[in-house]
Amino acid sequence: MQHHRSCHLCEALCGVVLESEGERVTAVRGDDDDAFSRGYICPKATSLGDIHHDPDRLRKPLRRTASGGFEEIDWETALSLAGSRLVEVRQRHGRKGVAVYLGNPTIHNLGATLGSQLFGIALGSHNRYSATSVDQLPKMLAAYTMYGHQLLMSVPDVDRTDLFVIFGANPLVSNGSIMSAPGMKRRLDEIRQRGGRVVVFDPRRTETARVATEHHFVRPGTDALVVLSLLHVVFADGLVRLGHLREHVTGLDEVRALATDFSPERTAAATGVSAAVVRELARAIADTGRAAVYGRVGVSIQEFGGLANWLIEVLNAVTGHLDTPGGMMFTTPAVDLVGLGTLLGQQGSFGRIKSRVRGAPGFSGELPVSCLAEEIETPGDGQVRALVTVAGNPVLSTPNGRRLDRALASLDFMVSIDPYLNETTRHAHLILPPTFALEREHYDVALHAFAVRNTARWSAPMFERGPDQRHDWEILTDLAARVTAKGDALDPLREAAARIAAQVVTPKRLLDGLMRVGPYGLRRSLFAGLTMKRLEASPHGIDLGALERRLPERLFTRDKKVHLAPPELVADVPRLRARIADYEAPAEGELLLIGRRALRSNNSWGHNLVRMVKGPPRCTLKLHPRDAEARGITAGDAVTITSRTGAVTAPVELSDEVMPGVASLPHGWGHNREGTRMRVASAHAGVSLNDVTDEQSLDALCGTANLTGVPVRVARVAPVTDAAH
Ligand SMILES: Nc1nc2c(c(=O)[nH]1)N[C@H]1C(S)=C(S)[C@@H](COP(=O)(O)OP(=O)(O)OC[C@H]3O[C@@H](n4cnc5c(=O)[nH]c(N)nc54)[C@H](O)[C@@H]3O)O[C@H]1N2
Ligand SMILES: Nc1nc2c(c(=O)[nH]1)N[C@H]1C(S)=C(S)[C@@H](COP(=O)(O)OP(=O)(O)OC[C@H]3O[C@@H](n4cnc5c(=O)[nH]c(N)nc54)[C@H](O)[C@@H]3O)O[C@H]1N2
Ligand code: SF4
Ligand SMILES: [Mo]
Repeated sequence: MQHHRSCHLCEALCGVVLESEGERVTAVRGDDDDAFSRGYICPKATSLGDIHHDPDRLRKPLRRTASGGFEEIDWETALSLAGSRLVEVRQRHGRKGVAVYLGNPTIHNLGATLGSQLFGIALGSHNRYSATSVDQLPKMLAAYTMYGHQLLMSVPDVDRTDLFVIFGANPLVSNGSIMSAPGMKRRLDEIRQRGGRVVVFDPRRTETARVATEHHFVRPGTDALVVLSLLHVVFADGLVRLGHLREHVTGLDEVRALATDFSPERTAAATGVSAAVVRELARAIADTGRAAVYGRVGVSIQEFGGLANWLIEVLNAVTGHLDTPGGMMFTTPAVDLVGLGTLLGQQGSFGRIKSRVRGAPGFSGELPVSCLAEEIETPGDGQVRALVTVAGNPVLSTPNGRRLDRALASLDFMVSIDPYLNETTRHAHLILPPTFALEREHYDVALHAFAVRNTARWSAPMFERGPDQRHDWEILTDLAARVTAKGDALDPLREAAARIAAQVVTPKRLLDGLMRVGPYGLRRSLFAGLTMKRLEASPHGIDLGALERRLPERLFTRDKKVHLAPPELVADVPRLRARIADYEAPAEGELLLIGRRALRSNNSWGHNLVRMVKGPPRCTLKLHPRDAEARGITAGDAVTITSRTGAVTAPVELSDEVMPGVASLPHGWGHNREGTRMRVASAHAGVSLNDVTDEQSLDALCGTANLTGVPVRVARVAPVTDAAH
């Protein structure tokens, strides 16, 4: 049998063709006819079949036994236990007593996206956490404060740009983020072929940097200074060009005043980027008709992620590259995620909530996940006593994982909706495993909204699910009904909503409705409008065209203007200025630790598949030869990496691809914890980068974890022992 679908494993939205015999996937290849990906896939696509077959993937609910093991139980028993235990903890400890953590795969899963929203409302918890605060939060903050909606995030129009400036992203390996664009190598090659430039700022000469026209090392955490200096030159040299946004911005003079202090000569020693490079690039950005400045994870999970993400938007705006072809643009997706977000009350908020123990800033009703461990450990009113995790593995993915590991073990009750018994879910009293992607329908409601072309693609289930299996949305809506708060005036309403949600409003029907009222729906054409039926009849997806101008109409700010100088962000600049001296004089003997993604990885959960882990160990520390020599370290040595929070041991690779003074270790490893059921991953354990990252180190403005440029000491293990592999 042949089956067409869209791969959901990363943001690239590749069309794949899967062959099957009976229940087995026998081949996976790129769909040459896919409207968007035209045959491109990455090595991860094969894991669609591997995960489906993985004998370690859970198919029935597991309950922790008195002896600490797990036993299979039936769904009714499991759901009823989950519901009653959550209600019990909430009754005893109040709404704050139950916390929720949503992980990354939620975004790639329509049912989980919708179901977790409903469950969150039903639970009424004030303790909400997600992978957002170890990822794109600063970009959402920029969108919220500048454009009035946290989901109105700009996307680089890569296929039409002539100058693509990349800060802290490695799309050749990650396949792009908040930039869904299958086949990045071809797209970057095409920029060069049309005489354009690709400029990469990264503390490591990455795979992307190697195919770019230029690469510049930048000291981790200092991008905001580089961008301020670019702005300085744009203002000082009279290069401001607002184009069609001229009448639609506020705050231009404030930004101009801010940049005055940050000449490229002033910031060079701190950032490691020379003034000449900044001056030339600022002029090139201003003089190139079609240019896009883009930043991703490297400029988000850092001390000044809020500032960096904001300033990048400002730089695009003042050089005429915001909302213009070839620049940073806004999408027109078939299902309007931004509109849907408004409907669900998700337009955003900032400065409204603070964490109980540390007073760290929340964002859009969510607290920084860096605070979760202390919120569990610290007694008092509002202490977290129960936790629900949905598609997340925070023990490996969030800073100071060891502390969180210990904290999870102390909870009164924990339930995880997850297909694996892994480093996080091993602490759960109950694991509720959902169907895997091939057993369910799929539409990337979030990622189509961040794609470099407007496209739509529906995937039908490839296999019937087993009689005992439940979809994420079914588990979540069922739990929502069970925990619906009792005893207030809204009771009947909530219960009705939960029942309707579970029985009538399937994700597919909801999508159909949203598509019909969307921009390509019946409004555009009564007869040819986009509907689920049309989408189902288009197995290779539908191309809806290049990105189009959306401003000022699309803005959600009350005055319908782009706010170039949001007061909260402006107020954070002095904190950056005060750090310049520290960056200029790094502590003796210290190295700055950064992460590294690999083509055959998927955050923490791609390592249980032989095809993904075979070959030489990948969880290695990359070190500049100069830094190795200074420490008496040679290639292949095992070294101990020590930070404020702990130490891990890994083998060393020497490479001048890392900036002197910087070391790089990938995240998502460390599968040697007791009591997991991931046999392949355990045999290729590696160590967890997040055992040495620091939960106390945040972007103080917005609470995003500072996971890059972690100060560490690196020393040879003597005598050389077998490292974690
Ligand atoms: N040091 C450092 N840390 C990082 C990063 C970094 O660059 N450096 N990157 C950060 C980023 S960008 C992210 S997004 C986070 C990710 O953080 P998390 O989302 O917490 O971690 P993942 O490793 O993606 O774990 C995903 C979990 O979802 C489960 N899962 C997979 N598919 C499904 C599904 O369909 N339904 C359900 N219910 N569960 C499913 C998997 O089994 C796994 O347990 O990590 C962050 N952590
Ligand atoms: N194969 C694979 N693909 C993935 C994932 C995966 O785990 N594996 N994860 C997915 C997820 S959840 C996400 S969010 C995306 C992320 O997509 P990207 O952001 O493209 O991914 P990264 O490879 O983490 O790129 C971040 C880059 O920032 C650099 N960097 C670190 N610190 C700094 C800094 O201070 N300044 C600058 N300028 N650069 C810095 C790092 O060296 C790295 O090259 O990838 C997705 N795709
Ligand atoms: S690039 Fe992403 S979407 Fe495309 S095949 Fe690889 S994992 Fe799947
Ligand atoms: Mo992410």
